Amino acid sequence: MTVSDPVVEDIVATISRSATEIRQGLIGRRGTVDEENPSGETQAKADVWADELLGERLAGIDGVGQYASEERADVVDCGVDPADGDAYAVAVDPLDGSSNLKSNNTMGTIFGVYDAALPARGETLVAAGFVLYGPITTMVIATEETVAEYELSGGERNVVDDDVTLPDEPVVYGFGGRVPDWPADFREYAREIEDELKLRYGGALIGDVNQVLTYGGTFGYPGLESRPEGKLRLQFEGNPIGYVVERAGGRSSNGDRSLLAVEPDALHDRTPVHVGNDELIERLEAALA
Ligand code: FDP
Repeated sequence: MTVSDPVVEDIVATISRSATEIRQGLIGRRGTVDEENPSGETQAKADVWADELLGERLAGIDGVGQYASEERADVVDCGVDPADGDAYAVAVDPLDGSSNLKSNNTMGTIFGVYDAALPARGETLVAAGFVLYGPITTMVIATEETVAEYELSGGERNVVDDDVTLPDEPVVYGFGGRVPDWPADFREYAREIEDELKLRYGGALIGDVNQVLTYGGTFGYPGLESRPEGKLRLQFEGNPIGYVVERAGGRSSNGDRSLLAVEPDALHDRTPVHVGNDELIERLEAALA
């Protein structure tokens, strides 16, 4: 199953082909480098390597006007300005959840294809998705037409579900941050959810969001007392994940409105992130109002 827009298909095919290589390339790259990413976090060798690999390939696609990554300070201009309407901007988190490298747990690669120059609102996304490096490598691709899940193997992308939809009955939840650092209103809401759903928190956004897509429920990384803007990045994480979950029939929120409606100030802006079943996000927004 291919995506109807040829440039978007080229982008997702490039990411899906690179994913098997990225997975293999993690071996021997679990250590850190002496650098920090633009958000001040320690970079793993694998973060830097995956960013270089994806950057080179995605920036080389005809119809990609900008490449941006969580691992680089600035947008890479690829010749055509997405603001002119003839090219897309691709934003990537090359290795999401890379602190899980040390403990050998789930990680992902996240991407968003924006029909606007970066930083941009999520409403300008035309496609978004992620690769999940779990026991098997899977990829979820959301477009205006559909949300589909694929298994990736040896450069091949085979569809396993051509209509990924959030189950109606929520089952799982996962909330990031330390409980004493949660604002009182979020803590109260979380206490209710803990009584209703099962905890699933693995420390990598992609793994945790895929639990929600599979079983129904909610994932949240709230604004904290010590960091009201939250931890996750709007362009590279919040928007693409919000787009996938909304296209799959759920909702996203920064605590106040859809993540896709948030106006960015800068490329590396952080935001509280909440995604999941409609009813849960509605309750969250009511609790934080
Ligand atoms: P990581 O720091 O390992 O890159 O992108 C940030 C992220 O992982 C998300 O994947 C994950 O959801 C979150 O941070 C985990 O944060 P905590 O360690 O605070 O739980």
